Amino acid sequence: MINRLSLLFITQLLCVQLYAQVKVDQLLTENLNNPESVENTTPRFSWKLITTQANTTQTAYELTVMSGNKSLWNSGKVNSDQSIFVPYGGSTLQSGDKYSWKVRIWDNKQKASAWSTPAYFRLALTKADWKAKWIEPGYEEDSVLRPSPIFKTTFKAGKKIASGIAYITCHGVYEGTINGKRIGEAYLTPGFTDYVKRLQYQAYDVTNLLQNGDNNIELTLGSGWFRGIVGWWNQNNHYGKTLALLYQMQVTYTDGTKETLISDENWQCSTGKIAYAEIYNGETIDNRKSSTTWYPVKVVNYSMDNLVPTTSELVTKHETFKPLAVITTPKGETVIDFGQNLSGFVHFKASGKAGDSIILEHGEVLDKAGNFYNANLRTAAAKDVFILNGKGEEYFEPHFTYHGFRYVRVKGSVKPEQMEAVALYSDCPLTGTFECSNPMINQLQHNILWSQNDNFVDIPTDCPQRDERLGWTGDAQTFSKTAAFNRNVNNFFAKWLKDLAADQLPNGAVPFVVPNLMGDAAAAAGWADAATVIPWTIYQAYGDKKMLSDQYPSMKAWVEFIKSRTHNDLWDNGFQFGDWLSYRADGLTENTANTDSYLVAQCYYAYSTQLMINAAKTLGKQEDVEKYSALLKRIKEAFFTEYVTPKGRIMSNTQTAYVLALQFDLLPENLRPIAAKNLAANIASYKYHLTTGFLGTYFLTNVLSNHGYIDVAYKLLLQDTYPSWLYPVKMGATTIWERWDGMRPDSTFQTTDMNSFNHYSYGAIGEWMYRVVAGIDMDPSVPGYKKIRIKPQPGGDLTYAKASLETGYGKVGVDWKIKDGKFTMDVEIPANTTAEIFVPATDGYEQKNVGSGKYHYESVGTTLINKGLTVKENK
Ligand code: RAM
Repeated sequence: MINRLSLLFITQLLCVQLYAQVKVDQLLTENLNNPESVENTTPRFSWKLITTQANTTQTAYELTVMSGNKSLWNSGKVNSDQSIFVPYGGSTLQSGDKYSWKVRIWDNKQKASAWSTPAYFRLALTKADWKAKWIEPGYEEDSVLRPSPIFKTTFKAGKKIASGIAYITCHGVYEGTINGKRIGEAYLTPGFTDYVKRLQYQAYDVTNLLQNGDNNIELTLGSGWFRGIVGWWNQNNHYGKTLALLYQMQVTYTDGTKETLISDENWQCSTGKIAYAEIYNGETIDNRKSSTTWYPVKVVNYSMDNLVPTTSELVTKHETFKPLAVITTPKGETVIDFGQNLSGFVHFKASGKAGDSIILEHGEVLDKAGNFYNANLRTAAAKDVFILNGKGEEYFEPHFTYHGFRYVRVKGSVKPEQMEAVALYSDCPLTGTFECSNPMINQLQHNILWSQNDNFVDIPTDCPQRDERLGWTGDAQTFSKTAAFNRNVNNFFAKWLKDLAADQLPNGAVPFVVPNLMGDAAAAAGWADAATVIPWTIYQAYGDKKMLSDQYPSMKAWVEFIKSRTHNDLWDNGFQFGDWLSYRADGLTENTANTDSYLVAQCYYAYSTQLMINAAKTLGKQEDVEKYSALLKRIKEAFFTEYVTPKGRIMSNTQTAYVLALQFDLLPENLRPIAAKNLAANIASYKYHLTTGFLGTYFLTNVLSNHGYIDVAYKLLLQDTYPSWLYPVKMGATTIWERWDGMRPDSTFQTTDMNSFNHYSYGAIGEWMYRVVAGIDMDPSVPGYKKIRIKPQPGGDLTYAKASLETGYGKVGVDWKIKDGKFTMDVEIPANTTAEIFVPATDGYEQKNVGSGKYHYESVGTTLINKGLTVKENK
């Protein structure tokens, strides 16, 4: 589109501002706002410079950490522009203690800011700090329904309470109350990890829940991932058979004395209203039941060695949805359409007779006839049953389950109009927005974001609805960069990468799913590479070097594993998923990739080795840089010999083969244009449809835009017949589908077996939309958007695109428009960064190097003036 503008006159307008003092704000400790359980004993501090003043950078900072009123550490004035991940440098901090810190900065006009308002953090417990005992129900459990146990105790606060902190974890999932008030806002805690190796606990400030005198403490447990059914092979008790609680609460009185309450033999247990709860199958709540008989608890001596603090955002409630429609289906059933495929549950109020029940079943789509459909959930019943006690209005919401759904089949006497769906997902802050002139692309962006929301439930799951919901490594790696645009996923992935490293097999192989519930099933290309791809992606997006260095041994072990499987530097054996679920021209089963899976494996071997080199360079491991550089050269040669003809045709001759070879730089320079041309020709031969699967799709448009085929990339992006990104949008999708044709044009389903309508993998196009369509990119040599690159590549029939990204330094924004032959662009660059802005011009781009501020550009005129454009710049 832009080259149709026969213009060229670029104006750069910098909004002029009077000098305003810089404010330091948004203080984070280890990426979190006032965290209660910081694992890193030398916590890292980050802040943002808030100013309307253009061209602002930080030249120095002073940071002080306090314990109460006492200063523990003052950094002094440090001449540095570092404003993210500044490590604590004082004397040893005490586990369980709360600290405050504040910072002030000097800007590049040598003006000091005021001190920030203080932020807080509390250090996590050490193993030795745990005094609590594991307790299990002392009664005999109904071994079929396994109703939720309740544990209770009372705590007598003899003096005036200053503060209270509760540390909680369990075997299972828990919810708790103190004096009837909920402890925290999180769901499905302690989250999903391999509990044997890493069991997360949460720390809650419970000061406001406590009262002088008697305090009633109650915790209810569900089977969760610990002993519930997880995996399509329908197995439960993966980590144990019995639910157990660990609770420790420290109360500090106003006179400075402290008292600790622990779970021990003094607690009691019973069962209550939650008669049944399984993540896949749903929950049964019987409000007629109450805990009348209380039993002693059993104290059990489990090791505390696996306890780790929560360091990532917890799963919390988010958006709520009122029914879009209440449908009576052709079968005569009542079905609510909530308008959005989400993960979470339905909550509502109802009244009726004791014993009346309300049954909710969840599904993602209606079938061709318009009836309720849930066969694609396979064995997951996703059914919540609520039984009334008849005592007035009763409120229901499930506790220990979640469902992936848009439609709910309702049975029982309840007013469906009054029901509400609640989205439940990890509370990673929203960082990205994207919008353009094509409403279908906007719906695609919406669908990508929602598949991310729905599948980021403490771990990155493949899907939220069927009997699976596992941490599939391939899906996560391919989507990780898009995820990092939409939300801040630094801590989310840092946590999951620890899970991954913990589950890596002794030989370095990375399991298919993390937490690993699939035994030795491991080491597939594009899946196991999550070990290298995600650390590097997250490091680039956020500049978190500690995470990269923590993961380095895991990255290395993975690359070394591949190396151990190769013959003459070719990875040519073992099970591979290949380019999973790619389109097959012959219309046969789509479960088999049509790109040679060892070709794919060799490409990923090269990619992971390249990422090792990048990481080694970043961490100053020169020996490894050399070792892996030499290896990479051999990997590329082996690829070339085995898979490429001298004239640049690549074996399989598929889109994915060309895409991976070009993306991972596996071809000699002279063959790159030829391969790109072959790729473009291949796409044209499919009438501008993609044929890629999980691995090829992510890089498809990127390779095209990098190699001079931006027009082809836009044709693919804007394509709306199968297979394409917009085909599901046209079919009414509100999330990304697992298959390009999950639902066929005639509204029949491709299959029932493996047909999720909420799978983010194909949503990996999202990062290209932010980075290339809108133009928010970075100089890759400086991580975390310290050096921003703005380079939109307008195309197709788009007349505008605007996007923003909240980086560690603040908001980056781009807003471009094409109107009446004129290109305009507004750009926002946050303080303490610099940017290279590339303004589209008739003959390429005009580059501007700028500091922070708001800029306006216009490319106007009817004739090409010359390359040396007249630039107007107001300061
Ligand atoms: C399916 C999962 C996942 C994929 C694997 C290979 O079962 O849904 O998306 O990574 O297969």
